[in-house]
Amino acid sequence: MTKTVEFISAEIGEGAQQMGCKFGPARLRAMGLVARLRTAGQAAQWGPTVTAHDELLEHGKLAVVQGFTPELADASHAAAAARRFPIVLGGDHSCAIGTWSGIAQAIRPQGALGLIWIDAHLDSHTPDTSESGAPHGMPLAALLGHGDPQLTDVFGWRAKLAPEHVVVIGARSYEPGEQALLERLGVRVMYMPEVTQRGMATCMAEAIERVSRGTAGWGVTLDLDAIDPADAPGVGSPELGGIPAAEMLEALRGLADQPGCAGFELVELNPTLDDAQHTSARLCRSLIEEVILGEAHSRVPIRQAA
Ligand SMILES: [Mn+2]
Repeated sequence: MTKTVEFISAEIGEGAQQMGCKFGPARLRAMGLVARLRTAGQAAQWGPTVTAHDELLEHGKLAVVQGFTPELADASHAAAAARRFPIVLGGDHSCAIGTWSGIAQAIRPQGALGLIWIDAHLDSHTPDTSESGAPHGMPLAALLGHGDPQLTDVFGWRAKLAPEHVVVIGARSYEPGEQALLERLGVRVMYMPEVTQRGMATCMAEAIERVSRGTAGWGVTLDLDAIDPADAPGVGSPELGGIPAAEMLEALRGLADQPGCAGFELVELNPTLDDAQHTSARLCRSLIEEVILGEAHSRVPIRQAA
Protein backbone atom coordinates (compact mmCIF):
# COMPACT_ATOMS: atom_id res chain seq x y z
CA MET A 1 0.00 0.00 0.00
CA THR A 2 1.36 3.41 -0.92
CA LYS A 3 -0.31 5.20 2.03
CA THR A 4 1.47 5.35 5.38
CA VAL A 5 -0.25 3.31 8.08
CA GLU A 6 -0.99 5.32 11.23
CA PHE A 7 -1.87 3.42 14.41
CA ILE A 8 -4.14 5.27 16.80
CA SER A 9 -4.51 3.92 20.34
CA ALA A 10 -8.06 4.21 21.70
CA GLU A 11 -7.60 3.55 25.41
CA ILE A 12 -11.14 3.16 26.70
CA GLY A 13 -12.72 0.38 28.72
CA GLU A 14 -15.25 2.47 30.61
CA GLY A 15 -17.84 1.94 27.85
CA ALA A 16 -18.06 -1.80 28.67
CA GLN A 17 -19.07 -3.82 31.73
CA GLN A 18 -15.42 -4.70 32.34
CA MET A 19 -12.57 -2.21 32.06
CA GLY A 20 -9.92 -4.55 30.65
CA CYS A 21 -10.18 -3.44 27.02
CA LYS A 22 -8.57 -0.16 28.04
CA PHE A 23 -5.26 -2.06 28.10
CA GLY A 24 -5.67 -3.57 24.63
CA PRO A 25 -3.79 -0.88 22.69
CA ALA A 26 -0.75 -0.99 25.00
CA ARG A 27 -0.63 -4.78 24.68
CA LEU A 28 -0.67 -4.54 20.88
CA ARG A 29 1.89 -1.75 20.83
CA ALA A 30 4.24 -4.02 22.79
CA MET A 31 4.03 -6.57 19.97
CA GLY A 32 6.00 -4.50 17.51
CA LEU A 33 3.36 -3.75 14.90
CA VAL A 34 5.16 -0.81 13.32
CA ALA A 35 8.55 -2.52 13.21
CA ARG A 36 7.09 -5.60 11.55
CA LEU A 37 5.29 -3.60 8.87
CA ARG A 38 8.42 -1.57 8.15
CA THR A 39 10.48 -4.74 7.84
CA ALA A 40 8.00 -5.88 5.20
CA GLY A 41 8.51 -2.61 3.33
CA GLN A 42 5.31 -0.86 4.45
CA ALA A 43 5.53 2.74 5.74
CA ALA A 44 3.96 2.87 9.21
CA GLN A 45 4.00 5.06 12.31
CA TRP A 46 2.44 5.44 15.73
CA GLY A 47 -0.09 8.26 15.89
CA PRO A 48 -1.83 9.67 18.96
CA THR A 49 -2.84 7.73 22.05
CA VAL A 50 -6.27 8.90 23.16
CA THR A 51 -7.07 7.92 26.75
CA ALA A 52 -10.52 8.04 28.34
CA HIS A 53 -10.89 10.29 31.38
CA ASP A 54 -11.79 7.84 34.13
CA GLU A 55 -12.52 10.69 36.56
CA LEU A 56 -15.72 11.21 34.54
CA LEU A 57 -16.94 7.78 35.73
CA GLU A 58 -18.58 9.43 38.73
CA HIS A 59 -21.06 10.84 36.18
CA GLY A 60 -21.56 7.42 34.55
CA LYS A 61 -20.19 5.40 31.65
CA LEU A 62 -21.95 7.55 29.08
CA ALA A 63 -20.17 10.65 30.37
CA VAL A 64 -16.79 8.99 29.83
CA VAL A 65 -17.70 8.10 26.25
CA GLN A 66 -19.06 11.61 25.64
CA GLY A 67 -15.71 13.05 26.70
CA PHE A 68 -13.63 10.53 24.77
CA THR A 69 -15.47 10.48 21.44
CA PRO A 70 -14.59 13.96 20.07
CA GLU A 71 -10.93 13.50 21.03
CA LEU A 72 -10.65 10.23 19.12
CA ALA A 73 -12.66 11.71 16.24
CA ASP A 74 -10.10 14.50 15.93
CA ALA A 75 -7.28 11.93 15.79
CA SER A 76 -8.83 9.71 13.11
CA HIS A 77 -9.93 12.77 11.14
CA ALA A 78 -6.38 14.14 11.14
CA ALA A 79 -4.89 10.84 9.91
CA ALA A 80 -7.46 10.40 7.14
CA ALA A 81 -7.31 14.07 6.08
CA ALA A 82 -3.52 13.75 5.75
CA ARG A 83 -4.10 10.75 3.44
CA ARG A 84 -2.60 8.27 5.85
CA PHE A 85 -4.36 4.93 6.49
CA PRO A 86 -5.76 4.92 10.05
CA ILE A 87 -5.77 1.71 12.08
CA VAL A 88 -7.56 2.36 15.36
CA LEU A 89 -6.75 -0.09 18.17
CA GLY A 90 -9.43 -0.39 20.87
CA GLY A 91 -10.54 -0.22 23.44
CA ASP A 92 -14.13 -1.21 23.96
CA HIS A 93 -16.34 -0.82 20.91
CA SER A 94 -17.73 2.57 21.98
CA CYS A 95 -14.56 3.96 20.38
CA ALA A 96 -16.08 3.27 16.95
CA ILE A 97 -18.22 6.39 17.30
CA GLY A 98 -15.12 8.58 17.38
CA THR A 99 -13.15 6.58 14.82
CA TRP A 100 -15.79 6.62 12.09
CA SER A 101 -17.10 10.10 12.84
CA GLY A 102 -13.59 11.39 12.17
CA ILE A 103 -13.13 9.41 8.96
CA ALA A 104 -16.64 10.36 7.76
CA GLN A 105 -15.76 14.02 8.35
CA ALA A 106 -12.53 13.64 6.35
CA ILE A 107 -14.19 12.14 3.27
CA ARG A 108 -17.40 14.21 3.51
CA PRO A 109 -16.32 16.65 0.75
CA GLN A 110 -16.06 13.66 -1.62
CA GLY A 111 -19.16 11.78 -0.45
CA ALA A 112 -20.60 9.25 1.96
CA LEU A 113 -18.84 6.67 4.15
CA GLY A 114 -19.62 2.93 4.09
CA LEU A 115 -18.86 0.57 6.99
CA ILE A 116 -18.63 -3.20 7.50
CA TRP A 117 -19.35 -4.08 11.13
CA ILE A 118 -17.97 -7.54 12.04
CA ASP A 119 -19.28 -8.48 15.49
CA ALA A 120 -21.01 -11.16 17.57
CA HIS A 121 -23.43 -8.44 18.66
CA LEU A 122 -25.45 -5.76 16.88
CA ASP A 123 -24.16 -2.81 19.01
CA SER A 124 -27.32 -0.94 18.02
CA HIS A 125 -28.90 -0.07 21.32
CA THR A 126 -29.95 3.42 22.30
CA PRO A 127 -30.05 4.49 25.95
CA ASP A 128 -33.81 3.75 25.74
CA THR A 129 -33.45 0.08 24.68
CA SER A 130 -30.28 -0.93 26.58
CA GLU A 131 -30.79 -2.92 29.77
CA SER A 132 -27.13 -2.73 30.80
CA GLY A 133 -26.68 0.92 29.85
CA ALA A 134 -23.18 0.07 28.60
CA PRO A 135 -22.24 2.42 25.75
CA HIS A 136 -20.23 -0.26 23.90
CA GLY A 137 -23.62 -1.73 22.95
CA MET A 138 -24.63 1.53 21.23
CA PRO A 139 -21.99 2.69 18.71
CA LEU A 140 -23.63 1.51 15.47
CA ALA A 141 -26.94 3.15 16.43
CA ALA A 142 -25.10 6.39 17.22
CA LEU A 143 -23.30 6.39 13.86
CA LEU A 144 -26.67 5.81 12.16
CA GLY A 145 -27.96 8.91 13.99
CA HIS A 146 -29.87 7.31 16.90
CA GLY A 147 -29.19 7.78 20.59
CA ASP A 148 -27.46 10.37 22.74
CA PRO A 149 -27.07 13.69 20.84
CA GLN A 150 -23.49 14.16 22.04
CA LEU A 151 -22.59 10.86 20.34
CA THR A 152 -24.68 11.28 17.20
CA ASP A 153 -23.74 14.91 16.48
CA VAL A 154 -19.93 14.88 16.51
CA PHE A 155 -18.62 17.69 14.23
CA GLY A 156 -22.11 19.21 14.29
CA TRP A 157 -23.90 16.81 11.97
CA ARG A 158 -25.88 13.63 12.46
CA ALA A 159 -25.99 10.21 10.79
CA LYS A 160 -22.39 9.60 9.74
CA LEU A 161 -23.66 6.40 8.10
CA ALA A 162 -26.72 5.86 5.91
CA PRO A 163 -28.37 2.45 6.50
CA GLU A 164 -27.81 1.30 2.91
CA HIS A 165 -24.06 1.83 3.35
CA VAL A 166 -23.73 -0.53 6.34
CA VAL A 167 -23.33 -4.33 6.52
CA VAL A 168 -23.16 -6.27 9.81
CA ILE A 169 -21.43 -9.68 9.71
CA GLY A 170 -21.39 -12.45 12.33
CA ALA A 171 -24.20 -11.42 14.73
CA ARG A 172 -25.33 -14.21 17.07
CA SER A 173 -26.24 -12.50 20.38
CA TYR A 174 -28.58 -9.50 20.49
CA GLU A 175 -31.70 -8.01 22.05
CA PRO A 176 -35.04 -7.32 20.33
CA GLY A 177 -34.81 -3.53 20.66
CA GLU A 178 -31.58 -3.14 18.72
CA GLN A 179 -32.58 -5.71 16.13
CA ALA A 180 -35.85 -3.81 15.59
CA LEU A 181 -33.93 -0.58 14.94
CA LEU A 182 -31.70 -2.16 12.28
CA GLU A 183 -34.68 -3.90 10.66
CA ARG A 184 -36.68 -0.67 10.55
CA LEU A 185 -33.72 1.14 8.96
CA GLY A 186 -33.13 -1.69 6.46
CA VAL A 187 -29.52 -2.43 7.44
CA ARG A 188 -28.19 -5.64 5.86
CA VAL A 189 -27.27 -8.09 8.64
CA MET A 190 -25.49 -11.35 7.84
CA TYR A 191 -26.27 -13.40 10.94
CA MET A 192 -23.93 -16.19 12.00
CA PRO A 193 -25.84 -19.07 10.31
CA GLU A 194 -25.48 -17.27 6.97
CA VAL A 195 -21.75 -16.75 7.55
CA THR A 196 -21.28 -20.43 8.43
CA GLN A 197 -23.23 -21.54 5.38
CA ARG A 198 -21.67 -19.21 2.78
CA GLY A 199 -18.20 -18.75 4.28
CA MET A 200 -16.66 -15.55 5.62
CA ALA A 201 -14.77 -14.74 2.41
CA THR A 202 -17.96 -14.86 0.33
CA CYS A 203 -19.84 -12.71 2.85
CA MET A 204 -16.99 -10.23 2.95
CA ALA A 205 -16.91 -9.91 -0.84
CA GLU A 206 -20.64 -9.15 -0.90
CA ALA A 207 -20.25 -6.68 1.94
CA ILE A 208 -17.45 -4.80 0.18
CA GLU A 209 -19.57 -4.61 -2.94
CA ARG A 210 -22.48 -3.14 -0.95
CA VAL A 211 -20.50 -0.55 1.05
CA SER A 212 -18.65 0.56 -2.10
CA ARG A 213 -21.92 1.38 -3.88
CA GLY A 214 -22.74 5.10 -3.62
CA THR A 215 -19.93 5.93 -1.19
CA ALA A 216 -16.65 7.84 -1.46
CA GLY A 217 -14.87 5.43 0.88
CA TRP A 218 -15.53 2.65 3.36
CA GLY A 219 -13.94 0.89 6.30
CA VAL A 220 -14.10 -2.18 8.51
CA THR A 221 -14.57 -2.30 12.27
CA LEU A 222 -13.71 -5.73 13.66
CA ASP A 223 -14.90 -6.68 17.14
CA LEU A 224 -12.65 -9.52 18.23
CA ASP A 225 -15.67 -11.28 19.74
CA ALA A 226 -16.88 -12.07 16.21
CA ILE A 227 -14.16 -14.72 16.12
CA ASP A 228 -14.74 -18.05 17.84
CA PRO A 229 -13.62 -17.78 21.49
CA ALA A 230 -11.60 -20.98 21.02
CA ASP A 231 -9.31 -18.92 18.77
CA ALA A 232 -9.67 -15.55 20.56
CA PRO A 233 -10.34 -16.05 24.27
CA GLY A 234 -9.26 -12.57 25.39
CA VAL A 235 -12.49 -10.65 24.81
CA GLY A 236 -14.95 -9.05 27.20
CA SER A 237 -18.14 -10.68 25.89
CA PRO A 238 -17.28 -14.11 24.43
CA GLU A 239 -20.06 -15.84 22.46
CA LEU A 240 -19.77 -19.47 21.40
CA GLY A 241 -19.93 -20.46 17.75
CA GLY A 242 -18.05 -17.61 16.11
CA ILE A 243 -16.09 -17.23 12.90
CA PRO A 244 -12.91 -19.39 12.86
CA ALA A 245 -9.74 -17.30 13.01
CA ALA A 246 -8.40 -18.93 9.85
CA GLU A 247 -11.49 -17.85 7.91
CA MET A 248 -11.24 -14.31 9.25
CA LEU A 249 -7.56 -14.06 8.30
CA GLU A 250 -8.34 -15.23 4.79
CA ALA A 251 -11.32 -12.89 4.39
CA LEU A 252 -9.32 -9.81 5.46
CA ARG A 253 -6.25 -10.55 3.35
CA GLY A 254 -5.22 -7.47 1.37
CA LEU A 255 -8.22 -5.47 2.63
CA ALA A 256 -6.36 -2.13 2.73
CA ASP A 257 -5.52 -2.43 -0.97
CA GLN A 258 -9.18 -2.79 -2.00
CA PRO A 259 -10.42 0.29 -3.90
CA GLY A 260 -11.99 2.81 -1.52
CA CYS A 261 -10.79 1.23 1.73
CA ALA A 262 -10.34 4.20 4.08
CA GLY A 263 -9.47 2.67 7.45
CA PHE A 264 -9.54 -0.32 9.77
CA GLU A 265 -10.45 -0.69 13.43
CA LEU A 266 -9.79 -3.62 15.77
CA VAL A 267 -11.53 -3.55 19.15
CA GLU A 268 -12.44 -5.42 22.34
CA LEU A 269 -9.14 -7.18 22.95
CA ASN A 270 -9.08 -7.63 26.74
CA PRO A 271 -5.50 -8.63 27.60
CA THR A 272 -6.46 -9.35 31.21
CA LEU A 273 -8.60 -12.25 29.92
CA ASP A 274 -6.09 -13.54 27.34
CA ASP A 275 -4.19 -16.79 27.88
CA ALA A 276 -0.55 -17.07 28.93
CA GLN A 277 0.60 -17.34 25.32
CA HIS A 278 -1.18 -14.06 24.39
CA THR A 279 -3.13 -16.02 21.76
CA SER A 280 -5.68 -13.26 21.19
CA ALA A 281 -3.13 -10.45 20.98
CA ARG A 282 -1.00 -12.46 18.53
CA LEU A 283 -4.09 -13.11 16.43
CA CYS A 284 -4.72 -9.35 16.36
CA ARG A 285 -1.22 -8.79 15.06
CA SER A 286 -1.71 -11.41 12.35
CA LEU A 287 -5.05 -9.86 11.35
CA ILE A 288 -3.42 -6.45 10.92
CA GLU A 289 -0.61 -7.95 8.88
CA GLU A 290 -3.15 -9.65 6.61
CA VAL A 291 -5.12 -6.41 6.20
CA ILE A 292 -2.05 -4.35 5.30
CA LEU A 293 0.43 -6.75 3.71
CA GLY A 294 -2.03 -9.11 2.03
CA GLU A 295 -0.57 -11.52 -0.48
CA ALA A 296 3.02 -10.46 0.21
CA HIS A 297 2.58 -11.62 3.80
CA SER A 298 0.55 -14.75 3.14
CA ARG A 299 3.17 -16.33 0.89
CA VAL A 300 5.33 -17.14 3.90
CA PRO A 301 2.99 -19.56 5.77
CA ILE A 302 1.85 -21.15 2.50
CA ARG A 303 5.42 -22.06 1.63
CA GLN A 304 6.03 -23.40 5.14
CA ALA A 305 2.92 -25.57 4.86
CA ALA A 306 4.17 -27.04 1.59
MN1 LIG B 1 -18.99 -4.73 19.24
